Amino acid sequence: GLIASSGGGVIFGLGVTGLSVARHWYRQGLRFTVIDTRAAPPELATLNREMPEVPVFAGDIPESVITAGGEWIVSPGIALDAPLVQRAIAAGAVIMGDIDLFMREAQVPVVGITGSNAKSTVTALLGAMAGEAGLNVGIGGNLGTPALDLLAAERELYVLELSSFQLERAGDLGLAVATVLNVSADHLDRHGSLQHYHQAKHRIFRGCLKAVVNRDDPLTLPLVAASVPVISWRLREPELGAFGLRNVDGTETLCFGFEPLLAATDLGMAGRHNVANALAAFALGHAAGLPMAAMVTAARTFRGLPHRCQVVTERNGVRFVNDSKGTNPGATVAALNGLAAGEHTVILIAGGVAKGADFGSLRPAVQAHCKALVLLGEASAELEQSLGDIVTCYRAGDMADAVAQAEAVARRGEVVLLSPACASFDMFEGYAARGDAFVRAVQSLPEAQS
Ligand code: UMA
Ligand code: ADP
Repeated sequence: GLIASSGGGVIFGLGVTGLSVARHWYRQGLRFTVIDTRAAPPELATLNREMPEVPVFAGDIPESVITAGGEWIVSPGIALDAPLVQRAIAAGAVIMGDIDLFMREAQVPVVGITGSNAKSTVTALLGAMAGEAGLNVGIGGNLGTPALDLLAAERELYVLELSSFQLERAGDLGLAVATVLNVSADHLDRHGSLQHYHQAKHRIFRGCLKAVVNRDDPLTLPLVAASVPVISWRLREPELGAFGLRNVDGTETLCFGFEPLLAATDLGMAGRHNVANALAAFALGHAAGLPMAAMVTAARTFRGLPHRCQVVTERNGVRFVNDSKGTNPGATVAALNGLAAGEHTVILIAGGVAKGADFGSLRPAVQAHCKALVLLGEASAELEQSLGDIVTCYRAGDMADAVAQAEAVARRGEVVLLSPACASFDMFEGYAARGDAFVRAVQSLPEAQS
């Protein structure tokens, strides 16, 4: 094959992405090497079992591999300015991501979805819409199954969630439909500035056939040729040929131009931000040619993903909500604005790894909605510094402690919300483990005296 004759490709990173790339090249009968800076990368055992003859270097990577050149597929968790990547480039390596390989192989339209928040929700809802329309749809990417593991001859459509890490190393993807849902600061520790982060996200539009834009967020507007059709949505009256909200006989209704689709209250997901997410999914589905009726059915029945503003239980009139996926300030602002029942009615559990975030952007929403903050993990001091003058802050040692302190402050009609505005890796394996810990802590609260 091509790669074998040029000295073999290199897969840098043996997590789920690296494994999916290895499987793909292995199926194609190509020769390649896998490297990882960790002594025991997570997918080592699986690789050795499925592809015993593939050479792997973990922890200790020989100079001859680093300087061999060729095609390098670098996993999203590895920064492109990592010294090892830079040395490979200097030696002539061509760097790309798993999504470039995926696009070479995909034979049917691919919808790509990025944004600071709501990627997973919109990806899953659009996938449900396509499924409702009877299509064999592959759904994954940054969410769930890595892109290359989705490839199958029977597919009729792919819906991919794409992260800024995947996009910063992608070339001209040529997606059938591409969108940036929204842009607010995240991952600044990796991208350096909001400008670089914005640039990474906008690479999604390179070579796209159609673009979907959020008219309420100018940072989502693409620089594409005038010949590329742009389908838009916004959380107010739509333009013609676009999606938005209208008052139809006194009922707030999602519409396509003047055509009513369904009432906002008939959506399966709760919260204002999810009305926006549904409109985005409609615009994407319409651009991809899905029938409106199937999309309406899916929008009614799709209940949202776990760990995103999920109501865990109600105890003594207090609602406990798990928004562990709220991993940046923008997400937490959306959760506070989307859920609050009135002024100062939310006890917010926040904190974790800040990723270079500026917590000042939380101030208006915290001031409007929060009664107290319970702080957890590395970013506690920084959060208290940014918000301590406008709201009472408590410190917690672990999740059980945080939930107990929050419950002690909460009164009937109020909400205890886990929406950390931070990544979880200082205390948990990921956002899901953090959300599960919250649910367990809520469930093991002692029975209250009524
Ligand atoms: N790592 C090393 N040395 C290596 C390779 C990796 O130290 O040689 C470290 C990285 O710094 C990172 C971790 O290992 O901390 C995992 O990196 P990876 O690239 O091997 O990760 P994968 O297992 O391949 O998972 C990646 C995405 N992970 C990241 O972007 C960090 C997964 O998104 C994604 O689901 C998967 O590919 C399939 O596409 C996770 C994520 O947190 C869920 N994404 C971020 C987000 O959503 O905010 C972008
Ligand atoms: P992503 O995959 O981009 O992280 P998710 O769909 O998993 O997105 O949602 C992550 C968090 O973002 C949710 O838990 C919620 O707090 C917040 N969120 C959801 N929809 C929106 C939106 N339209 N705008 C801003 N934040 C949102």
